[in-house]
Amino acid sequence: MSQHAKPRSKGRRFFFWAALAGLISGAVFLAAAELFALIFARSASPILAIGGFVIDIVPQPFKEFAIATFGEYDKIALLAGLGLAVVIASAIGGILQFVRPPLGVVALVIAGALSTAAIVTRAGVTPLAFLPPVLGTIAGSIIIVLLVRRLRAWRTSVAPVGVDRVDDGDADADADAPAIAKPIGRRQFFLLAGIAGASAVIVGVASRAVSMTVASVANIREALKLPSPGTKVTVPQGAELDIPGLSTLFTPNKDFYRVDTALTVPTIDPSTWRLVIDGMVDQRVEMSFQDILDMGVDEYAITLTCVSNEVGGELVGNAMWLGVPLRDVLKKAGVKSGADMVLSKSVDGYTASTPLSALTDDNLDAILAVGMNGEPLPLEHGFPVRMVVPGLYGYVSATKWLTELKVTTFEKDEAYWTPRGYSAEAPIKFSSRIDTPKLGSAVDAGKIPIAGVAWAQSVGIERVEVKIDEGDWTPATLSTPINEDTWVQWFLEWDATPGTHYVAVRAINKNGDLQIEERAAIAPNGSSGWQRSLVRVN
Ligand SMILES: Nc1nc2c(c(=O)[nH]1)N[C@H]1C(S)=C(S)[C@@H](COP(=O)(O)O)O[C@H]1N2
Ligand SMILES: [Mo]
Repeated sequence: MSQHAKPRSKGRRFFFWAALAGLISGAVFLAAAELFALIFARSASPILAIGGFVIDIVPQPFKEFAIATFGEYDKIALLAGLGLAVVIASAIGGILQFVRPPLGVVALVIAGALSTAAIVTRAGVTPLAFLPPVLGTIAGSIIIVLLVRRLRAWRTSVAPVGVDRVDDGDADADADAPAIAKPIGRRQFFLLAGIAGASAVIVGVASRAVSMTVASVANIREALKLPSPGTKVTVPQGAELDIPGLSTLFTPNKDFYRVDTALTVPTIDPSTWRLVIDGMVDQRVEMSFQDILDMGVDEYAITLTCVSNEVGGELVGNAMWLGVPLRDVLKKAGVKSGADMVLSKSVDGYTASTPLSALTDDNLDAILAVGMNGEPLPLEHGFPVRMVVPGLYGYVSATKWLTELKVTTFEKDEAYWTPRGYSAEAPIKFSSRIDTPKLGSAVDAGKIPIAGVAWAQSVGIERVEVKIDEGDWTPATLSTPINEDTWVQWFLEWDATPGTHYVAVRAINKNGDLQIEERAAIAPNGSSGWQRSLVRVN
């Protein structure tokens, strides 16, 4: 072994730098994990997961001792203790990697595996929760390998010829490190150490800060109690059919489709939220969240549809919204003549262009929504305030995380999607969908229901017709509609015979129009066509 053949003072110095390399790698591991946790799984912070794990396994007397000693600072004391443990462990990891590569990497991988285990065994984890600690381990390992390789090159270059040319498992570094008394690798070591260390601190602190903001807004939302609706929607008898595989009348929030351009979900504290109404108005108006609530909120049942919904697709959902009419909000500012559009803006920069007439029409329930299916809007669905306009696709009407309504004209202003290949105005093309039997599925012969949903927001569905193979179009039985703005469920009893069958569906709206048969792509203003489904009967 060469180590003790070297001058001792120099060896000590390198151990110090090796410990620093370990520390930086540990910081990179944690910072990368925090960053990826923001992207993939908010609950996947290694430090917090291990902290939670420690809290869970620590015996009760010890917990009581901790609380007695640190009082309400017990959690902070725990985190500080964990932090100290991480500092010591990663310093040792760096020294291990320096003395016996790849032992430092092995130590990091073990730490990564432990934190992954702590994360994925916690309650309520998401499927991707393993990714942040795994990616963090990879990032930390790369940094420790690179740093220690440079450190070893540096040591080799300053060691007397022959002294340190012994097998130390890092042939790479030794091969390109000439044994001369000029410190090679030193600059590279400090350069990488500086960059990696600084990035880790910046990324780690920023990621943690963002996830803490998210957590606090999530808590505020959780604690928020919305006022009861002045007017409730009456859901009539027979509005909901009980057929397995059929969409429920109201789509639960957790299953509600989500479409937006937001990379991370905006988190807005309702107490600082403001809505500005400006543009072609008599007076610019600013409203707080409380101002909206003070207008008096009512219930509205409205089915939302995305322009990207393919024939038979899932980008449509029905909710009971709680909110206020947009026409009353606009009245506060007073709309000037000549305006024909409202450009709604989101805090994330997204904009939508809605025809003014759709928002001021007394017979149309265009609303600012604060509640969805009995709770405050979920963060992903626009908390604290969004728009919902019956009869228009979401991209031209349903702005989430709303912050401004600019009264303007189609000529003057353009929305986010308009220069990107979608129409400036886009009423929903009414449509029908087969929910059961599932496309391409196999069912047993006998009497089974064919069932699904159909929507024609702001007009209403008159009839749904089903065609089996080359048979006639047969009217399906409809559920009792709640109103014209919500979808209806439909079903037809079918005596299924063995073989392969085609099932097709089409709707007729209350104006007597037939659903468009011709297939159209989703761009520029929504898909059309009759859904035709293949069913195998055994
Ligand atoms: N801020 C913002 N609001 C938005 C969007 C967006 O990208 N950003 N997408 C719109 C589109 S295309 C649709 S279909 C609806 C979807 O609303 P949901 O995600 O609550 O289902 O939101 C609309 N509101
Ligand atoms: Mo959409």
